[in-house]
Amino acid sequence: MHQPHALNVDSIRSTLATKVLGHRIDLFDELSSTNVEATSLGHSGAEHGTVVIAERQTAGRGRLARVWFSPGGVNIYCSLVLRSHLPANRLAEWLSWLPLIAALAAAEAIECVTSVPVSLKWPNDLLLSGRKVGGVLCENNQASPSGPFQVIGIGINVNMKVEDFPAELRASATSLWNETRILVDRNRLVAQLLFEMEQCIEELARHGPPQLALAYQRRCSTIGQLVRAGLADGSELTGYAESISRDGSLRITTRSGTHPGTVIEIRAADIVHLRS
Ligand code: BT5
Repeated sequence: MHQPHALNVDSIRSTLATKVLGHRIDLFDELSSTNVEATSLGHSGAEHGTVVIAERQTAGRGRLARVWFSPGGVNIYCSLVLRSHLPANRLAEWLSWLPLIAALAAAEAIECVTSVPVSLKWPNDLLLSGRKVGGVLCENNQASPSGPFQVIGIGINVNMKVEDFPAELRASATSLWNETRILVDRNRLVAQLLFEMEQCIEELARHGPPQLALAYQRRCSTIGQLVRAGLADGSELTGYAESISRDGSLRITTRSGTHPGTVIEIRAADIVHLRS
């Protein structure tokens, strides 16, 4: 029988081991987008660590106004409100690493709960067997009257069947159920996700990115690959992904363009892993 348990705040709390994240958890049957709700809460002063979860989203968002397919009762759609008290000179580092460490934390949570190995496609796609099992959308609200805050949105395909994806996603997307045939307890996975997020956020705030960068790079299947990068200005380049820079950029040795062999660092792009 394929009947996942419903999400439930008491069940999440029964295994929640965080200090701050999740002190407030707002759970909804349906939202347009948990990021929209978390942003609205942030503007009205919600504290650091507030969590918004929905059973389904009617307008789930990806990056660059793309759509996140969000059917009800089977997956995780979760957003966190974060307020950092870092000095201004560390803000850029904080903002550039948040999406990467959110993906890292989600991968570690999935692996802890299911024992399946999750890899990361730079910057923040979660991959299982080379297909996308989750994604992260970070939004910065620097100029809010309630004070600056960030929203981290995480979507994980948990118990949905692959045939329930729209046709255009069936070849590129997967779910934990699809890979393991085990129904995952989403309440337990949410609790683990919040725990891993808190660990990563504390590490970033206290010690900066070095250790997290190592952990991220170990998990990142983009490194060492021939990739095609679609850049914000609509241009594309092909090259070998070498490493992650100190600021979280992807360092690529180009193979295409006017100067092949040049090392460049890209801060934002859509990456496709090509076979070399
Ligand atoms: C992402 O964007 O991967 C970020 C996804 C973040 C979703 C969470 S859910 C909770 C929170 N609330 C929100 O409204 N959003 C966040 P991007 O890298 O732009 O990838 C989007 C692309 O992934 C789409 O254009 C599709 O090709 C594909 N896609 C859409 N839904 C998918 C799904 N459920 N599983 C796998 N791939 C999907």
